[in-house]
Amino acid sequence: MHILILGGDGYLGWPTAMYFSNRGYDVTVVDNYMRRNTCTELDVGMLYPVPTLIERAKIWHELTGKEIKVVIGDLTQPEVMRSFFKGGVEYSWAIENSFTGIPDTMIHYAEQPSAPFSLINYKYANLTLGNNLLVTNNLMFALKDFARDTHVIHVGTMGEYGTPNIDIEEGWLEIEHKGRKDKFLFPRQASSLYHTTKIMDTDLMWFAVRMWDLRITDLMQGPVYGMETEDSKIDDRLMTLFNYDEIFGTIVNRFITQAVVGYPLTVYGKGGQTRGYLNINDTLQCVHMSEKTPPKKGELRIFNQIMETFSVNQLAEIACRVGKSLGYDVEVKSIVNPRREAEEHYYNPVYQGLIDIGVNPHYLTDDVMAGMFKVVERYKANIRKDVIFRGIKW
Ligand code: USQ
Repeated sequence: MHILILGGDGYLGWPTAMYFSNRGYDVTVVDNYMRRNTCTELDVGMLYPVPTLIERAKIWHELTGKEIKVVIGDLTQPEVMRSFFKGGVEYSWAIENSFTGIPDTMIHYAEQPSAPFSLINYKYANLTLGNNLLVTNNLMFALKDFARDTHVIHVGTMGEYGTPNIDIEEGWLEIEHKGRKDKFLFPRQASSLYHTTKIMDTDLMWFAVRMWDLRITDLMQGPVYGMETEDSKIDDRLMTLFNYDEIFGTIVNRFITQAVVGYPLTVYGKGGQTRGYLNINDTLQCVHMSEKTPPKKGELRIFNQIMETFSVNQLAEIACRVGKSLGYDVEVKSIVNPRREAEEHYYNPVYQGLIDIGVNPHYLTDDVMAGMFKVVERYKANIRKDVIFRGIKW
């Protein structure tokens, strides 16, 4: 089985590449280093240095004997995308420089993933819109022209739904109106431009599925935490990139880093903002189970990819408790929310579909969090307090 990972250098992309490679799949990764380059441009700092994608593929090969083919290329360029289907791929690193043929499954992570980034100013808003929508549209046209059977797994976001005052279903909602019924995409209302591009992705994919009978899984993922996976444990140089800054760091990773370095935990506003969370290892499981059970042709299958829900206050409480038990002096501080979002709201999403296809959830227990504290502690000297909060306003 041949898997192509778009965005293979990112927080989720690289662990996904190792995961599938370790399980016998032929894996090719593509990335344009957008995440790394913007991290450098915005001077966000990272917990530890991460070898380049090519270096990581070489390390992986040395340690396991397995090959992850690497392409450094920009998927907003249609010809780069199309080369994976019609040949002419320019590998940046591969043991054998031969075309592996049309991928059976494509995992689409090649997107700018940060909400604050998309609202820094018009330039970063355009970058987010341009990158995310062009990559998705290039993918849809390549599938239409060359590979209508290839299964695409796209990572969307729970943020597409926002925080409505009704239960959130898995992607679809049956509506009865004036005595008639029909099924529609669940109403979406994002609270950042980044999240808006994910809504637009879903719309592009739904259009392509209806027109060209494609098979697509859209995973509505919540904020992810963690850095170690089974496959990275063999060598620290294989650990995924880890951000704790305001722009690219997700909240659990941020709170642990803040606790370790003695920076008061930054609870935005009232702290009642509730989201669905998952461990990075569960992202891998969800993608794997989706790959093993592809939807039928002409189906846009949507799963809510979360394992449990927490409010910001609850996360601060857990980080505080675990930090204190490990001897850190942890403080929690409520600060004026730089974002426009509901700080107290109803939140009741359904998340059963992935469990039904075989995913085994891992939860954010005190032990799991303590494990993360221990990894962050090893790199404490690298933590920069100046990047933790800059106050990017909506
Ligand atoms: N928050 C704080 N303090 C902080 C950081 C965040 O109170 O220091 C709050 C935010 O205001 C928000 C919540 O915590 O209410 C989650 O924030 P986040 O930065 O962890 O996550 P978010 O910006 O929503 O984006 C992340 C990923 C994105 C993914 C999304 C899933 O960066 O790629 O799509 O989580 S979801 O949140 O379900 O939309």
